Amino acid sequence: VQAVFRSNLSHLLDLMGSGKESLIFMKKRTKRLTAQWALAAQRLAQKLGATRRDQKQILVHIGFLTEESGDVFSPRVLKGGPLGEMVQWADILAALYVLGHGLRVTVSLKELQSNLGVPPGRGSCPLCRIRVIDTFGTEPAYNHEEYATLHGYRTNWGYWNLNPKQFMTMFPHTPDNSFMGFVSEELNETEKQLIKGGKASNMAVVYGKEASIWKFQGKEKFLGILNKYMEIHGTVYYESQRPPEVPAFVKNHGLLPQPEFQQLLRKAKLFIGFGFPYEGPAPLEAIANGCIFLQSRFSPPHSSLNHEFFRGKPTSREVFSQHPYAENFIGKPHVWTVDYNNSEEFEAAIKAIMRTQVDPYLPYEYTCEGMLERIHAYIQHQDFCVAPGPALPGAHTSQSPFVLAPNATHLEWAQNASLAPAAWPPAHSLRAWLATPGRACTDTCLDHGLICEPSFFPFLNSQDAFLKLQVPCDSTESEMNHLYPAFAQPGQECYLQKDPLLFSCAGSNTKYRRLCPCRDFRKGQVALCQGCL
Ligand code: U2F
Repeated sequence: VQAVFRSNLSHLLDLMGSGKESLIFMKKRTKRLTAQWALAAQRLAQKLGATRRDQKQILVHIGFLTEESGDVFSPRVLKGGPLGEMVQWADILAALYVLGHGLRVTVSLKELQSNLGVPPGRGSCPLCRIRVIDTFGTEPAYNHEEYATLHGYRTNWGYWNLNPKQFMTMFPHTPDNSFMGFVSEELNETEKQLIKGGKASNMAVVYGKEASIWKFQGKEKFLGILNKYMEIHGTVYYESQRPPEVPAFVKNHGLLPQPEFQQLLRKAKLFIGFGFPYEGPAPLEAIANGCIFLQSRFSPPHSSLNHEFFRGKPTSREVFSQHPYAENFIGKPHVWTVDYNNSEEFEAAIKAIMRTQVDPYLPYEYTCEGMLERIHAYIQHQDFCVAPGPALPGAHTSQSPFVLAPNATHLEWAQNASLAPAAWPPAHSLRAWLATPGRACTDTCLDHGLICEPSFFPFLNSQDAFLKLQVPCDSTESEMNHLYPAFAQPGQECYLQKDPLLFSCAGSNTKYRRLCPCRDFRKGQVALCQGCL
């Protein structure tokens, strides 16, 4: 059956159930964004033309909101607790529904079981058909149960032995996983002009709706400096009186309903972060509403090794600022990342920001059309129930699939190589690089303006690949190590990956030069390569 785009979301609202504060928040959001989703569907339909889209039957189990999981989120919705997760789940449901798929939604274990008939992983729902919404990501070393147990990567989460691409994240921070994302409210040209004209150049909004966020080190100093130049607004939840953490000179509006929060951002010039929460939706919304986002650089970076918030999360990713996506994918003039330990740098940034004109900006991947396009591509092309394509057409034959680039450490997949029909992303977008010692594949690819693509690892996991890269292997061994394939310089030894489940873009060790599979990406849609739709 072909999927047909939908523009009326009222049936989805019924599917979402009711009662919990979290569901109420999500439904209001979906309702408010209906027109935006419908317009995006129209545009995508036009772009895809006659492309075939199969209708899927999708069961969405909102695990974090179930009583069985403790549901710590719902009671805090109106009290300044996290909303990012609800934003994302609402948008995932909307996207799937607008794309025309058959949806069932469950918010309790009982409903889940009665829908499945059997426990997940069995019968009608083998594990390869599952997708996991995973805000901060799961790196392969933590996902592989045996490896995680043997090498100290066991955490509170992870070790599910899924294909790492089955985990879907909130930001495109971990290329080993799939980037799911969410959307931000969009403005048309007239609204953009109106907002630009109506900005109060001295109005700042602080990022943080819970009083505890206002307890950071050096608060008096920073707020003092900021207060010299700007009128400071907050949206901090309170019960009956002003929270003691929020100084008297701050104009606190209390926690605002989402549309009112957007209105506040439209007037403000600056949205300022004080280090927490990490990687939320609010900075994207602020930038989309024409604010400049000012945030602190983390030096040393925060990670599961040194910060309580990340401890126990199945990732070693180092976070170099409060919002790495804003820093790396958006940047100046919209995003300023400065060292908050340096008051002069902080003060200079505020002064410069007040003089800087910016247009409202929303990266394409966070628009409704961008999210629909990405999820459409995943649904149409990702299939984790087929064994990952191991040796590629020609990988061990004389018809080599590689072309040697002028630079000897870079390989290109021949455009005309005979390709496995199911290969996605298409193998011709592969660009292989040999990393410098101690460099991860995530960074190596970025260094070359590319993104690491773990599904291409099988193409590189052969003696032939080393040969083509002109790596002088004295010997070759095959072992389980998430850094392999790699070359160890002392000893000139080449190592191949024994277990495809361990292919990992993340990870580095100064002992190794890793063999990295990179690919190109579309501007504003990093999840998709140029020929990926
Ligand atoms: C992130 O969760 P948060 O909920 O703390 O993320 P925020 O960026 O603060 O904002 C989430 C939404 O809250 C809305 C705003 C955002 O879409 O429009 N909001 C509001 O409705 N009223 C207000 O007064 C202020 C904001 C992240 F998303 C989670 O994944 C993490 O778990 C969490 C911790 O790092 O941070």
